[in-house]
Amino acid sequence: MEEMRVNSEPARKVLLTSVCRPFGGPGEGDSVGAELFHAQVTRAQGIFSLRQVIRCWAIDYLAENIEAPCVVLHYPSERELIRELKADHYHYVGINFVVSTFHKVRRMVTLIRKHAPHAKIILGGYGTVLPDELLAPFADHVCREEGIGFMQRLLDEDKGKPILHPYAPIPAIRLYSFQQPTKVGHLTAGLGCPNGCDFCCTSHFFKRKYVPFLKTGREIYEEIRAIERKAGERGDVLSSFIFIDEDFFLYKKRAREFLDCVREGGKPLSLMGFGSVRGLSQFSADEIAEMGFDTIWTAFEGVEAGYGKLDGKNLEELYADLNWRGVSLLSSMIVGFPYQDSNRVREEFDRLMKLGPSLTQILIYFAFPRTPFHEKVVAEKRYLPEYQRNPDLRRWDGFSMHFEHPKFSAPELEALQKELYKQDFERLGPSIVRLVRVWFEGYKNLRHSSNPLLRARAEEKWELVRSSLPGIVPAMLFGPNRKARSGARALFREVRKEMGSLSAVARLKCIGSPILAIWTSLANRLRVFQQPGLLRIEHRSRTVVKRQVSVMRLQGGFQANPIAALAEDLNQKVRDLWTHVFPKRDRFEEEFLASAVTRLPDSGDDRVEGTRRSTDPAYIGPPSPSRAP
Ligand code: B12
Ligand code: SF4
Repeated sequence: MEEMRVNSEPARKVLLTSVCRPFGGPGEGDSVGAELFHAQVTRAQGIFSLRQVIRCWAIDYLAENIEAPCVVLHYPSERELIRELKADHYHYVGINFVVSTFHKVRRMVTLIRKHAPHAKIILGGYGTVLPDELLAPFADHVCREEGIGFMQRLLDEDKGKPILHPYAPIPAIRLYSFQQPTKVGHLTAGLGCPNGCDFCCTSHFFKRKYVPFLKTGREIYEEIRAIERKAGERGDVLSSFIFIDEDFFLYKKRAREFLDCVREGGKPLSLMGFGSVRGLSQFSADEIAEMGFDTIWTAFEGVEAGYGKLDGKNLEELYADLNWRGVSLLSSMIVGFPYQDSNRVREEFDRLMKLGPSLTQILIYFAFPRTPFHEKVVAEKRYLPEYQRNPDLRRWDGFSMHFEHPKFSAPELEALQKELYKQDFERLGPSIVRLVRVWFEGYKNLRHSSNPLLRARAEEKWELVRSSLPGIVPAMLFGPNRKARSGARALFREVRKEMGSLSAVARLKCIGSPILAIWTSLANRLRVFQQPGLLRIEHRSRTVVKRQVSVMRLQGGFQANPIAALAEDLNQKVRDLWTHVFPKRDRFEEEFLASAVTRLPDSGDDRVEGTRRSTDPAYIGPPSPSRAP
């Protein structure tokens, strides 16, 4: 790998890309796609699954903050990538990837070297936790830090400028194949997390330091308003914001200042963000609702997980208080902790179900390289033989078990995880109904509040509930069981009563939604229209960009180009069939040896520190030279 050199030549052209579609090819985990809900959260909910492609914000941030002309590609096909490489003379091609998409990177690098042999290849993103031994043959530069500063150094551009925030919305959720016309804004307030949970990739990537993109609550607020203005200029309607900051509520002073600004502004916001129980416990539920949080992703992990982030308010109280104010929760649970056996997992899951999150994620306890947990299992030689010999990196996705466990075999734990996703759906019903229920509660409880901001929030929630009514109808008909169907019917009746009469359009939508649900079921079964579409953006281009590319393209299928999408789907099916009929030894096994991942890193400098309580039997303690190889 080349040392980073400084360029004297200005305006070198940069191509930044995500990994290529299609996702879900042979050997690829079905959670590894371009969506969050459908792949990891509502994956067992069939037609009720929420569909939303999330763009790769890292490359939008990089493109916005460099001076060189740049093109950004979100989810190109290989053909589209080749076309781009041939169309221009790129000096650099940067790829964002994660561990489980590294096989795609290897293929892309072959294409880049063939079609743009002079381009230097930069690898960035959390896939770079892989050791140099694996990455070096595929890269000229590897970025294992905050990427804006890295790119500015590489291109010899001005450093230390304030970070600019790109206008990088994503389409609002598509449900039963019906695409809402609104968009969801995005803002990253900072990277990394000081909590240092032993398995956490992002926390240890930044060595347990928080890297703020916005330092004060006022800056965050102003930026959200600025993004809203940009949306207005483009004629976009933003229904909400996704707000990336690992534990927003932990930084009490900043979050409080943000709250003051929202109060001053007097307009309710609609945010989805991340917050630990510890962070959330520093604020009252009213304050969290006033800040504008609609959905909070919070960790449930496991009852005895022992992470400091789980300390704080009683969970039952926290969830109930937030739900009462229309704040829904996305709870993530981990299975496969050393203390868990099947009964224990089920007990903990029962508790989670009683908390009634609107959205649930259940992942297997596993370790990314450069985390303390990874060090521990490597040192203890606990990787299963196949992962020691040649780990399949495509399965670094939270849906496969990599180590020996005292109580579970890998197939047992993976089957249990699958069962829990199914149970979540069967016990609590479709997430869309759960969400509308929380919004409706929020509306009813806040509409007479003496706090004007909360009253305004109630109004927004009511609009949301009204517009979501057709979404409940398929749940009344096709819900997973009688209880779920009657729960949906009860909610429909309550909302209907509150609404009074239904407009003709609303009636039509209520009739149309089951038909769309049937079409969705068919498309899901045939696996057509499931892939994202290419979003291509030019930055500082010398050629005149004729028209703005619609962000909705990201959702693929009918939002992009249905004929092309269908042709691609069919092509993929033929390839899959070919692989099935003429199985050959896995190319991955033949050509690529990844055992460096399950060996201890060569340098003692890479040691990392975790935060398990010292009383926890799984606590590995502070880094110690005695554990160096
Ligand atoms: C949004 C998100 C998604 C989105 C979008 C993914 C994407 N391609 O960006 C969706 C929902 C699609 C997604 C899916 C998955 N994700 Co995800 N995702 C995230 C999340 C929450 C935020 C990422 C983000 O946008 N941050 C904001 C941007 C601005 O910051 P950034 O990404 O850190 O980028 C900065 C630097 O890292 C660097 N950088 C990044 N890329 C590049 C590229 C170049 C060339 C350079 C120079 C620098 C650079 O510069 C940027 C600016 O400083 C992170 C967790 C987190 N909090 O970071 C997980 C995370 C990235 N996801 C992860 C995983 C595992 C997945 C999945 C495999 C899901 C699964 N089954 O487990 C799939 C894979 C999908 C895919 N196609 O790659 C892991 C990756 C761990 C790893 N080492 O592999 C993370 C870290 C979560 C975690 N803690 O485990 N994800
Ligand atoms: S709280 Fe733990 S898991 Fe969550 S981001 Fe921070 S270190 Fe990672």
